[in-house]
Amino acid sequence: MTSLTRRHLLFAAAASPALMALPGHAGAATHDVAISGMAFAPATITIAAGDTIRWTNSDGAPHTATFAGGAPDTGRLNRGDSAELTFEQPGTFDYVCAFHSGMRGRVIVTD
Ligand SMILES: [Cu+2]
Repeated sequence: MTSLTRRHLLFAAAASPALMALPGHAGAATHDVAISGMAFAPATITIAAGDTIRWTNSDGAPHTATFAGGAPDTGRLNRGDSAELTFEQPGTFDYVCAFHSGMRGRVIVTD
């Protein structure tokens, strides 16, 4: 069973209005992060502002990609589930699996 949820991350609470006015650039890409063997792969991914990451869980165990600070996360991903988050703001964002705190990942968003 595959479900697809799409949520948008803004990470903009502390950003200036100028930084929030990023246009949606035509080259926005979607990058895949696999969740397999109790790990994120790649564990660190570098993307451009406006790009989307799609996490897909292939483990039997449920996982999440959960960011600090109450930012939106993927929610629970069962085997075969995917979720996408779009990153509008440059920065470095660490995340964990809410169920397995040893599973860690990092998203680096460049200008
Ligand atoms: Cu997990």
